[in-house]
Amino acid sequence: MMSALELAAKVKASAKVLALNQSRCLRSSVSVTRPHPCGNLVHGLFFRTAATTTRRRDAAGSALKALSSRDERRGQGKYDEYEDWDFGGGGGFEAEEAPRARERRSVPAEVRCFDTAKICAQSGKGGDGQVSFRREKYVPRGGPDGGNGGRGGHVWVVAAKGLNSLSSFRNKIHFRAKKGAPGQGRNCAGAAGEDVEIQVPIGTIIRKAGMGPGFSRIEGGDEHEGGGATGGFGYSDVSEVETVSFDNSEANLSELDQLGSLELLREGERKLLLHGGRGGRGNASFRSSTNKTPRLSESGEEGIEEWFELELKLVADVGIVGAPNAGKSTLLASLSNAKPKIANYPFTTLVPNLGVCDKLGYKSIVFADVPGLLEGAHTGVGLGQEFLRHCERCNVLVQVIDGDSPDPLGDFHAIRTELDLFSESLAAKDFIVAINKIDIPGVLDRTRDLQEYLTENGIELHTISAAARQGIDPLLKSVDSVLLRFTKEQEQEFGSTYGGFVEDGFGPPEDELDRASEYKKLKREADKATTRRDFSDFTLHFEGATRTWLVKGRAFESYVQMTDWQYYQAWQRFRKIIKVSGLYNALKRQGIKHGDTVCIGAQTFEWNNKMDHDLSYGEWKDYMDAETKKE
Ligand SMILES: Nc1nc2c(ncn2[C@@H]2O[C@H](COP(=O)(O)OP(=O)(O)OP(=O)(O)O)[C@@H](O)[C@H]2O)c(=O)[nH]1
Ligand SMILES: [Mg+2]
Repeated sequence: MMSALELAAKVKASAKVLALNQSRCLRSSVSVTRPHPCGNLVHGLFFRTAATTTRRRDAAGSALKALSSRDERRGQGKYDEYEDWDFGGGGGFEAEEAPRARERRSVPAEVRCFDTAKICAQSGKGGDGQVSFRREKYVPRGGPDGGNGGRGGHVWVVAAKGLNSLSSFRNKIHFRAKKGAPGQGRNCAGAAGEDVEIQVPIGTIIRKAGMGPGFSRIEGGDEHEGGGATGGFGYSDVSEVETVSFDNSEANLSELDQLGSLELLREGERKLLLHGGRGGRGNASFRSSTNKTPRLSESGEEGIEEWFELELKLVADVGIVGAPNAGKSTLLASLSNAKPKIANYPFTTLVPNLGVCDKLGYKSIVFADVPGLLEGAHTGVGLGQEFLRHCERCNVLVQVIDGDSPDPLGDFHAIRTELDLFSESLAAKDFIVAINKIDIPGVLDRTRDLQEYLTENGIELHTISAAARQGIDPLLKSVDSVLLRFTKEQEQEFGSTYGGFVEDGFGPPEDELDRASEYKKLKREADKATTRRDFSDFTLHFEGATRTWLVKGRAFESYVQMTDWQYYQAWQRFRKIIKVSGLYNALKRQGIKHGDTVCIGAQTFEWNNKMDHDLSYGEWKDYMDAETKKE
């Protein structure tokens, strides 16, 4: 059998899909060791679990490694803590990442954790369904009354006001929603598990770990691969042989799966991160005209555990940039209600500060004071350019120049160069220059060459003293008019509510009522999505060497996990679903033989031609007893 490491080395040869495949291999190797949910019993009649013989275990193992099941689509980042493992075989992934990680470690934790975080979220498992029959005096044959289990708790992310950093995730990184309660007799359904809410600052972007910025879903890719960024597995010996009704429709995909990331831009905005597991159905739900006494129930669906990367890009209207000690924080304090730390040494501000300015009366403007930039910041000098990304969402920049600096013109050019090097969009933003500290005698004279240069080039200029609050109002008015111009331009280009923002900078006014009904709607949608199933949506893969068939499809995988195999009727139902969904015919068409292995999710079965013959309860029971003895 190919070991996990050999497998990984093989994958690494494909540099393009390196990062994804690496975690996929690790995930696969783990999924094989997962405990067998139903022991080695039950399907033995037409399907028998393959784990009883070494050959079969190996076959199932290698196929699972190649194409691991449910964890693969759900746990993209689950094993990313192993990202430092070196499997050899070249590839630039570690080579690029390692020095960066080392660099980050030398930066103070406050700075490192300000705008990036990694968290692990887990949705709740659904409650188990119950098998129960009504037993009451004078009510003969009371019928089935086993209730359904409650759904597991969902995981939500909510943009909370008052938070402006991700540093709270230094202390708490695990978020787990509660399990659904099991169903009870007398048709009592179990309670739904409690949801969990992760509070994040406005402007946070959430991605599945390992996806990296810019990840997006490739049309026609395999949705089970966490968005289909690869479109192939990179294995030569496992081939996809048949796809049945696999339409890649986006209807069943969450926003995160569709877009690759979630973005929270408005206060109170809420988005679903993970669905809770479905509650298992009790036997009352299986009652039908042909089966009045169903003796089967479902186990609750497992919750999803996944790692996510959080990135914060502050949402502000105006970014204040400049060299260290230029007076940026002092300007923020004089413009807004913020109280940033101000001191006469460079890099007083280590992380960006936000401030809301209400001075205009008719609207408020949000300012962001970004840590100082030095010449060569793009090469990591000073605090580097990391924090400039917070200006990407700003509409206007105010560039503060220290009038008392030995070379104000040089400072101006140095900052412009850093902005240019950071991104084109930042360099193209409207900006106003504010020459600060004019209260110091001689500053106006010493900055004459800079003033001339700016005037010649038509750049808007203000001379201010942030400490003495001199020239602040004219500066604010200019900022307002540039913002207004910007909004008008955007309105012409994109319509009235560009990017969700309107004139007040905070988006459309929303009262509590709207928010509550929006939340209810989202919750209803989330609950509905957890009950959707389409068995005719699966893909078949075949590994010739071990004669192993791998069935991939959400409905099948969760069905196999939720089935309580101790019931004869559960086995009968499975048999029916295989036929109705088209899986039986697809396997036959592809030439499945007696004794072949079939993997669905974490389960392995042995194909037995007896499946054409419907077994009685007695035969099934005898077989079960024999299997139990073997164990
Ligand atoms: N005389 C005078 N001093 C000022 C003025 N504005 C700021 N300062 C002083 O300049 C020093 C630096 O001010 P900060 O506001 O901390 O400067 P900064 O640009 O935020 O600096 P970093 O956060 O380190 O990048 C402080 O000692 C302020 O008191 C001003 O208008 N006049
Ligand atoms: Mg500062």
